[in-house]
Amino acid sequence: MAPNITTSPTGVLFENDIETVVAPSVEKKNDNAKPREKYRRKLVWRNIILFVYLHLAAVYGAYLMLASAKILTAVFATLLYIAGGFGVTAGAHRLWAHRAYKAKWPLRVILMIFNTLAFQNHIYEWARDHRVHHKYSETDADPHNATRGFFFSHVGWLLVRKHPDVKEKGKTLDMSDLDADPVVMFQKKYYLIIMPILCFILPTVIPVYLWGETWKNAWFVVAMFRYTFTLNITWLVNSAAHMWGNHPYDRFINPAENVSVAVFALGEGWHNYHHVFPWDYKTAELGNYHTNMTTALIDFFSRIGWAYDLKTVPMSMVKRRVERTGDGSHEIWGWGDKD
Ligand code: ST9
Ligand code: ZN
Ligand code: ZN
Repeated sequence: MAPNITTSPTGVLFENDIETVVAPSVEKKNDNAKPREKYRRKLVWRNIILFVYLHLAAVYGAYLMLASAKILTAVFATLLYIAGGFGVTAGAHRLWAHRAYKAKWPLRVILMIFNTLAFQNHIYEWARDHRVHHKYSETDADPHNATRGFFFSHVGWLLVRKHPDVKEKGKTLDMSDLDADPVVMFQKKYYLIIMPILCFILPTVIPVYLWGETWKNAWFVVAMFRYTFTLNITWLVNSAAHMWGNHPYDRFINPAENVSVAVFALGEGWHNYHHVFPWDYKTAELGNYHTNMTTALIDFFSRIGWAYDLKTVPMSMVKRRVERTGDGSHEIWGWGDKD
């Protein structure tokens, strides 16, 4: 391991350009160190072709939604976007990647089904990539390292082989909690069967058989457009919310508070807060439901007892952090009331 790693004032590791800046000198000094494999970007043409098709089909689907689809088809597509979104936000993200709350098995099953219809890889892979994203944020070990630009952090990272550091550092993560969750392991084992059914086949078949939609409209609107829209909203958290917005909690990191992303991503755009306090089940300081529908969902399930042990951050801790590392954009009203 290179000894020369720099840390930010917040203690976050920065290992960017490790080959070009740090590694060569380290390798010369340390005879025992394994020579580093030089990273070369390798395009994955299968993914490039599929994503180009997906986006062209989604544009056509958006047109068909306005031009000829039945209103029920548009409503159904919207409901699937929200359900799939919750499967990612309340499920893969807050529950499984961060353990920000606990959920009884019926809720875990619902979230797993919702997650599968969003097809963002199975929960285990999603959570492993996300844990490594938080631990080694904006370094080569971050799968969607935002210092490689908007396109790479948005979608480019899915079009190339991963940097070896992602795999190397990812292998050091403790994934035993997910190994022990039968719902997660069931989804992982049967993913290639249940994912196509839930993400593409049922969303196409249901509108045709239940309300007489055409096959063309059902496929392009509900399967292609809905899926691609949900993907792009999710990817904006990795790209836009790592680039644009305020830094009220930590001005030394790039993740930012981005209200537009928060609204469409069901509450996941409060990304400066989230990178500072990743265990908070709200992924935001405040519990405003209109910009955080996922928090509303978890609160609902908490009221009926299916979600429990919701983790939050004491106001005094947030305040100390804002004063120590914030960029001054935090609205200070209310501190007194909340302490
Ligand atoms: C998608 C995911 O879109 C989106 C995630 C976004 C995350 C956002 C987070 C933001 C916060 C939450 C906001 C939510 C908002 C939601 C709003 C909703 C309205 N650790 O991957 P492979 C090892 S997916 C440890 O093939 P390659 C491991 O041994 C879209 N080890 O690497 C692995 O084998 P196995 C649909 C790791 O060959 C082996 O390497 N899906 C790790 O470099 C090979 O892994 C696609 O399009 C790690 N982290 O290929 C698929 N990673 O798994 C796209 C890997 O058996 N993916 N290893 O253990 C691929 O085709 C490939 O992964 C690749 C890289 C080509 C990108
Ligand atoms: Zn992030
Ligand atoms: Zn996170």
